[in-house]
Amino acid sequence: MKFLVLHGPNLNLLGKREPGIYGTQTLENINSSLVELSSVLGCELSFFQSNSEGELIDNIQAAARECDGILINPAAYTHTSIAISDALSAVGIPCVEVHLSNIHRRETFRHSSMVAPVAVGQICGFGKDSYLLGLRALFNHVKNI
Ligand code: CA2
Repeated sequence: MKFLVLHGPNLNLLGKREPGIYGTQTLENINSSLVELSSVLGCELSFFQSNSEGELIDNIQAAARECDGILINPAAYTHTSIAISDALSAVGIPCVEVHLSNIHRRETFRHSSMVAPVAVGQICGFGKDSYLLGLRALFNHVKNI
């Protein structure tokens, strides 16, 4: 099994700015914890981060040919991007949406997700663990399809 891990805009700044909101973990820390978990589960991962909506969509489309599922933190595009939602829906492979923060206890504009309706599920509020829980959930979901 192979999964694509997609990180949306500004997540490259993790651990370098605003540690009060998003913690001190860097994106590299998160990715290496995911790699550790993938070797326990017995699956393969590829990673991509972009600040550009189009590049995220290109990678979602490419994943349909190469991957069994997508673990995605669409960051601010969560709340705005019909294009990312359409791409996830079009490729037809399962996706799990994750967020470091609990988007439902933050500003009202963060409460809605364009991605949630096309995702298997959403995990938020657990920092790095949101990603690790999300990978476990995606792996189990795909295994049971
Ligand atoms: O909690 C999450 O994971 C979010 O997806 C993070 C997004 C935010 O727009 C979503 O509402 C919730 C923001 C990512 C920005 O990351 C930064 C990291 C360090 C410094 C500044 C921004």
